[in-house]
Amino acid sequence: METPHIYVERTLAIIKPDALHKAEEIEDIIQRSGFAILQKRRVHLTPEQASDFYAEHYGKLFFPSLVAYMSSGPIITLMIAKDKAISYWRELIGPTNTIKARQTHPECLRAIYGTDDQRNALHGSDSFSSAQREIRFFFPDCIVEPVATGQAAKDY
Ligand code: RTP
Ligand code: MG
Repeated sequence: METPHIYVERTLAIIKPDALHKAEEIEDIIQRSGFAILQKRRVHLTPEQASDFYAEHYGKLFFPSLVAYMSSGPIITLMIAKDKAISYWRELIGPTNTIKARQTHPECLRAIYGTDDQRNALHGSDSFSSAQREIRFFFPDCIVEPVATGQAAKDY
């Protein structure tokens, strides 16, 4: 008899440069929230790599400062897994803007660890296709099965 495969949804989390000094604490929260950390890498992106990662925002007003921020220091990239990982991780990190997050979702991780309206401590893939692309970007040797268990990520 063939061994059955159990697929668990995976997503990409990034601890951004402004939160790197809190990485251990954040990884602890990730695990206590029920995620398994399957892969982890510490990298310092070049501006070219940061532009490539955030290519969907090319041309927007904030793009140059986003690239400068994401290449300003080391980051930690994590492939994490859990049922409905994509939407659950987005919910846990909260709204994009740290300042607004502190007003509306004070318990979310960006409200706690973020710095300002751009430096928001954490990244999370926003859809299954983004998760596939972003996991491949940092972990090219990992096979990402085309199975999603959750719904679309929450939009704030
Ligand atoms: P992320 O991709 O990093 O998880 O963030 P997100 O989906 O919540 O937000 P997104 O719209 O994808 O923006 C990517 C990152 O760009 C910076 N940003 N700055 N100043 C601004 O108006 C602005 N808007 C976005 C943030 O660092 C955001 O996480
Ligand atoms: Mg995004």
